[in-house]
Amino acid sequence: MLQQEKITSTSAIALEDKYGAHNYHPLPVVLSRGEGVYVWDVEGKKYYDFLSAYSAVNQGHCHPKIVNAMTSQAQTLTLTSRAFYNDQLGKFEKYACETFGYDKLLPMNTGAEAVETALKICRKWAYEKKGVASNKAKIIVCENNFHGRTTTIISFSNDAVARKNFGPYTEGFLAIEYNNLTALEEALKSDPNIAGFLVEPIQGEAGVNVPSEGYLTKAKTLCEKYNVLFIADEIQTGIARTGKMLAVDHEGVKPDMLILGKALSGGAYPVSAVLADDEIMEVIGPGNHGSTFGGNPVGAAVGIAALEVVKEEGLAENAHELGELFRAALNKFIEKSDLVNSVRGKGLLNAILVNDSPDSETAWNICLALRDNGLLAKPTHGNIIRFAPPLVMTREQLLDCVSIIIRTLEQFQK
Ligand code: IF1
Repeated sequence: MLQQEKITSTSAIALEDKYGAHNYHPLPVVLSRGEGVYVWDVEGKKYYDFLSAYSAVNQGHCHPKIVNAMTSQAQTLTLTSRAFYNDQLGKFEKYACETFGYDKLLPMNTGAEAVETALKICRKWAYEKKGVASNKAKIIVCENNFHGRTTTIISFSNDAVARKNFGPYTEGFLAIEYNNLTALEEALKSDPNIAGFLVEPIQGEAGVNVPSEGYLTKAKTLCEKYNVLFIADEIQTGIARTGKMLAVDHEGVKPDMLILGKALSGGAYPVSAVLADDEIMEVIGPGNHGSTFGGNPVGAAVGIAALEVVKEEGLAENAHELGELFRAALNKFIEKSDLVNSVRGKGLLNAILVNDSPDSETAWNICLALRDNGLLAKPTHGNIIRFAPPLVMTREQLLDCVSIIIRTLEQFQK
């Protein structure tokens, strides 16, 4: 047995520094336990989690119903591969299709895999249904998008850090300005080979960019006009995060393809999916696509439990109410602050814009101070701090967090 030395924050960080690839720059805190809206570090200090693993832990850390579903299935049957059927997948597919209103679901594991899946389906649909010439399909994406980190996905990213020195890049994408319908229509008109429009209903990583009211509705209408698939990446905005089951529900828009991940499993296990109706999904036949773990029984059982929790506990309604409260409280502070320019978001996906250069350390230092004051958050690009607690938070807990955030921001007021 390995000598079980008592791990400390320092030793844990040193281990990762020595033996782990340096593909992240984490906030210096080492977590060892999570429950609901709380996490604890290895020294036993308790924090509010205001990041929720980037909206994967919407149902709260280690939700008993989800953990029980996972452990029970894990003690029964973990993986069969898709060479055979299993008794959990069909139930998950049915439940998710009925929840989101689609004919079929293609199960994968990570968000990026689900995005890649949607891109492949879109291209195959273009060739076999729309009649686009072979290998000529184009997909419109938005500038400042974030859809994952595979080679194809970073091929259409304009984030130099995510993209530089990973070429040659996958072709067949064109980028337009987000929240710009004129740009979208011009792109749709520009090329008969356009197959799809991939869009985040709110751009998360770009800094919680909320588009104008009606953008999604008009974008979907334009896609219909030009026979192009409207593909919504709801991996971060979905599963009740923005105060509705899906962010597109704020406008009543039904995407041709819906991409889910993260909180589809409540953060307990990698589960992602693409949902579409038959006339799109039927372009996929045996051998076209899949993965070893895609549709495994543990992920399926976890996915059912995670969606049931969202409904049983009214998490979308709670996210809506607490989000209103959060932004109202922050706006009151902002009125008399020269440190923070604005707060923006929907439901419990919010961010503040710090009044300093994106290259400054201010947002980072504020997050370090928030950590010291018992709340964990992390800057997205430069001077933007994302605030996204688990959706199971109570009003009292949220007000406690607001006072921690304001007290911390006041430490940085000039
Ligand atoms: C990391 C960012 C957020 C996503 C959307 C697809 C994916 C993501 C809208 C891919 C994943 C995660 C990735 C995670 C940090 C986080 C993130 F900072 F990277 F950009 F949330 F904004 N579409 N987002 O947000 O899903 O393959 O990761 O399961 O550390 O890379 P994935």
